[in-house]
Amino acid sequence: MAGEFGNPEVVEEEVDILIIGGGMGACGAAYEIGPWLDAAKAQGVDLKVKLVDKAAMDRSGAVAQGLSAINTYLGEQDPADYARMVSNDLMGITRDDLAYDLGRHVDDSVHLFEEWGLPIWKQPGDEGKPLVKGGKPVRSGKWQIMIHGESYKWIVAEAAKKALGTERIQEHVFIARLVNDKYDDNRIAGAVGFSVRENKVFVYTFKACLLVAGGCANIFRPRSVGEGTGRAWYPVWNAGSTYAMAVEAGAELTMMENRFVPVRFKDGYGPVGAWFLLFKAKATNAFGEVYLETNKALLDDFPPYGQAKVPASCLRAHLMMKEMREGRGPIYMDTVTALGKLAETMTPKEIKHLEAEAWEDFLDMCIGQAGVWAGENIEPEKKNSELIPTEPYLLGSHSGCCGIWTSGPEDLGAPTSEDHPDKDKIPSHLPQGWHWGYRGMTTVRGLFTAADGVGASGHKFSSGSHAEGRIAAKAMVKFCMDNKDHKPELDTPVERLVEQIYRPVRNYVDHQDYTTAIDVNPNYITPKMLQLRLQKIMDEYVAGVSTMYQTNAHMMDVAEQKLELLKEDALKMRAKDLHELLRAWENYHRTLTAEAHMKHIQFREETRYPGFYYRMDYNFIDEENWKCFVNSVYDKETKTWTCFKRAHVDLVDKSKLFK
Ligand code: SFD
Ligand code: AMP
Repeated sequence: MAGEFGNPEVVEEEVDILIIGGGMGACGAAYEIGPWLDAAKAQGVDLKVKLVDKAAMDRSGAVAQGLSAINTYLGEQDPADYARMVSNDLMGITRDDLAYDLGRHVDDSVHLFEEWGLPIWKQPGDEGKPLVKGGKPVRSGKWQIMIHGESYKWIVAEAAKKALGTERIQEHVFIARLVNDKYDDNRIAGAVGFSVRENKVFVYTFKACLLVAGGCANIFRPRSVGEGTGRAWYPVWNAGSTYAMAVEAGAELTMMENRFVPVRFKDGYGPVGAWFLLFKAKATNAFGEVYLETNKALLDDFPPYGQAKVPASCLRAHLMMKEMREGRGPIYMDTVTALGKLAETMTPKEIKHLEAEAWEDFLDMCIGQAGVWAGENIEPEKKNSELIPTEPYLLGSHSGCCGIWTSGPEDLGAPTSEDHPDKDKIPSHLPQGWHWGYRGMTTVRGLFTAADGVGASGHKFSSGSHAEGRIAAKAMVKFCMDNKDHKPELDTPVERLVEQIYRPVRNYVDHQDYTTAIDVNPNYITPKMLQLRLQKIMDEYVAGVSTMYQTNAHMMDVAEQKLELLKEDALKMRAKDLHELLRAWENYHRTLTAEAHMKHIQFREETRYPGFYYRMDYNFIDEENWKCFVNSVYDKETKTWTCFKRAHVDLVDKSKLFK
């Protein structure tokens, strides 16, 4: 029997492993974990696993709408080259151990997707021939392959559900916070969440947990407000839960200053990759000038990265922004010339097919953009479309690298302790601290992450996120086996946890009769109001679109004060129903994530990502002092952040990247 609103039923459950999230990382873990559980069972240990997703796995997470490309598939290529590309696009500061490890595993996930029914485009003559049988994919770029991917998430989720078993999966449960161990505050012991459908609070205890709740959208005021609220690029339901919950559990974060400002088709956020890479389209200013060529000299301002054979995503955006700042907008994707050129050697039937592909690119993954084209009478072969740099997003799996500091692979890492059993077998070329026992584990014992959660290694995309979830699943089982006698105990009494989780409901129930207008009440603030306030602060002071991505130390001082007050008021968020309870907690997570982002930008006294953000008081790249990771930890008792540097080392030679 479910409880009542304001007085929820409490369900306590003990498992060994909890997977939080049902996206690409979680589906990878759910698929992979079975055989390792069987192996554990064969040794007499029966591990219990549960997966909880706040939504329905078939359409949850970033791949909900589908995708039209798999952006990471290596094929014949060398994982070291992949690690090089990742480093280049993220301005030199990534973990080569993580990228290399991902690169050598990712293709297996793509092969599985195809086996499960995902249609992957093949080159003429190879139609119907699977990748594993030598079928040659249609590559949009060096690393990307094209798919008919409207049902991508459905296919991947189905396999995950089948492998794990639906009895081990609980949908529509939002995890709000993690709980540390009573006897070890650097160990994880549980998680608390609530049903978004029934008046129930769930309290899980476990030995290990995979926190894969995606990245973070909607902390900056979006370009589309009232008239288009809800439109965004990364999914609005990625609310920073991964980062915020890890932070409160004491995990070390890395590179939270990094953000992604994608260049997208204006108003619909349609993807540009296929246009640039597959259709070979060029972007121009209002006068038809190709700014990547006319502004090329600006790249010299950012050595050595400006000299890369392929300039990083942020530098490409930087060249575009000069045009916008100096009044030569709008910026266009020249679809007319691109399609015209491709059509020169085609039959009318082939041209129709090409145009259909252009539409499918949007229909597969961003239907809203197809809506903009239809609504504005845009035929891409006849009329060019506007491009725009969007509001910033925080993520660790796409073209960004913020996230949690995680343990790297054992065979690429140096043992961190003298008594490590494999000390002599492992090449010790990695800096101390990049590997501490279990791949994918954070600095908190038992707390693992993958995909958007793992920092300092972007460009994993959907396939890499799945692969990384699989890697973490294996490591979690090992961790549980090594700790099989450990009995987790929560550091906070269950009643206290329930009180915290349902505080927004109490705020509402206790004060609702004070006023007649439900949204106007001195005792509470609606989640929506709080979110708008957060977005305004971040936009105006922390380098959002309204300042053309510019900030400085003074602006961030103001942001800091305002965020402090916002955090106080966040405790007064109301929830008039379960949907608002979800919104309240999402905003709580967003606020903490936004604060981490701001603190890191404040700490890094340079502009590492021109085009993504500018610290106008340090508007240059400072290789000598800042070619390092910026990491941080948060003390949830004192509510203070400590940011610090960690040394960066290139494990893969990067000289090949430059002209
Ligand atoms: O065009 C809780 N991505 C692309 N990847 C590609 O391979 N090709 C592309 O074409 C890609 N492009 C793209 C992409 C994403 C989006 C939104 C667009 C376009 C418009 C990137 C991938 O999708 C991305 O890398 C992975 O999906 C990341 O995986 P993961 O597991 O880190 O996140 P998720 O899939 O969003 O899943 C998150 C899950 O967590 C749940 N959740 N559950 C319980 N409690 C909480 N508190 C929770 N908070 C969240 C969610 O419901 C979800 O299940 S393109 O731009 O290049
Ligand atoms: P997008 O649609 O912008 O997310 O891009 C999809 C993929 O193509 C990602 O791997 C991008 O890094 C890559 N990409 C997009 N545009 C370019 C470009 N102009 N040059 C090189 N790579 C690009």
